[in-house]
Amino acid sequence: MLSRTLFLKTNFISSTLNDKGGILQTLSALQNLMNNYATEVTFETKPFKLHKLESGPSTTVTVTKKDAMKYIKHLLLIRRLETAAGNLYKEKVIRGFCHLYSGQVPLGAGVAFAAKYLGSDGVCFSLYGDGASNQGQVFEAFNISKLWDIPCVFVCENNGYGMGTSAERSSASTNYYSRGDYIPGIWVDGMDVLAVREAAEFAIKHCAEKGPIILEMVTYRYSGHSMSDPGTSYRTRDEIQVVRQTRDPITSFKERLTGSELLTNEEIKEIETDVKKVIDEAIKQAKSDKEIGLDELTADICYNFLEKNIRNVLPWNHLTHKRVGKTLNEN
Ligand SMILES: Cc1ncc(C[n+]2csc(CCOP(=O)(O)OP(=O)(O)O)c2C)c(N)n1
Ligand SMILES: [Mg+2]
Repeated sequence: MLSRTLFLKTNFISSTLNDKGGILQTLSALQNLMNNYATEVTFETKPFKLHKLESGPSTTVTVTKKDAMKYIKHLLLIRRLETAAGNLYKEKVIRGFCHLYSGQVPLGAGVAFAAKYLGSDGVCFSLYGDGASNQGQVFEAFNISKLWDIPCVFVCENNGYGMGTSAERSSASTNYYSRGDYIPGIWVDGMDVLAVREAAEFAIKHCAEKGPIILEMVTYRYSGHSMSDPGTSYRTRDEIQVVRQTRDPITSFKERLTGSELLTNEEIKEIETDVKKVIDEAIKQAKSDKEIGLDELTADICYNFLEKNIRNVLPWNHLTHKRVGKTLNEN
């Protein structure tokens, strides 16, 4: 499954021994190496399945210690934030609807078209679920994207259910990676962090040269579709438990990192403590901040708002756009 890049250590040891820096320095460098374990590791990802492609992403992937720490931190942050949002909704602190995230397929194709039209080298990722994949708008977006070879990566997150309906009951074909017909596709184990990274990199390169591509990321959701879906009426608690125990992307990634000695248990614990602190502080701040004004309802919709007015309930009673926060690229 995995192979440690021992050559790195060997190179480092021989250069340390050759630099005549003294035995103490060499010993301390060796001690550091033993403490720090490997600096990068090569793994085998889960296999990919290909549609209309002669070759796919590499199943041999190398991850550096720095990247591994970044990935595990992001994964933990996302999970903790989503869990916190869910809990705050249940406590009635977050009101209204609470869907934990969403996407629009034709809009993504439009953004990708703009990148091609403006010659910006940009690529757009457009994400949708297995449930959404059966809508007509998805096939319209597929058609125009391939017709004009638009650099769009369509990502179907196949978590087995569209709200409470299983993929088998809603989709005539559950091979979502081949449902673009004339668009190449890749089946990816979405629970394998490094397979996802590799497939994403492959897709970016592919679509810059050859147009759109579909990535089917096979995954699972532990919670319901939204807060009004308890998530247990259409599947057994056992099913959820089995996925948690055997396929969880964070648990399996952690096991890979410690098993290959890229990270120690202590280093992971440290990241977990940091993440917990970040989310706890964010919750505290969100709870103590005063409620934002109604005028912020129309704030920061676009970076460069070209239209003067925003449509309101009545056409003559329009709203105006306002800038409050900084955009990501300004930070
Ligand atoms: C254009 C549109 N049609 C229908 C709906 C109603 N709707 C909300 S979620 C959903 C199914 C979503 O399934 P999936 O994409 O697999 O998401 P998951 O349930 O896995 O979170 C539907 C049909 C909608 N929100 N928008
Ligand atoms: Mg789904």
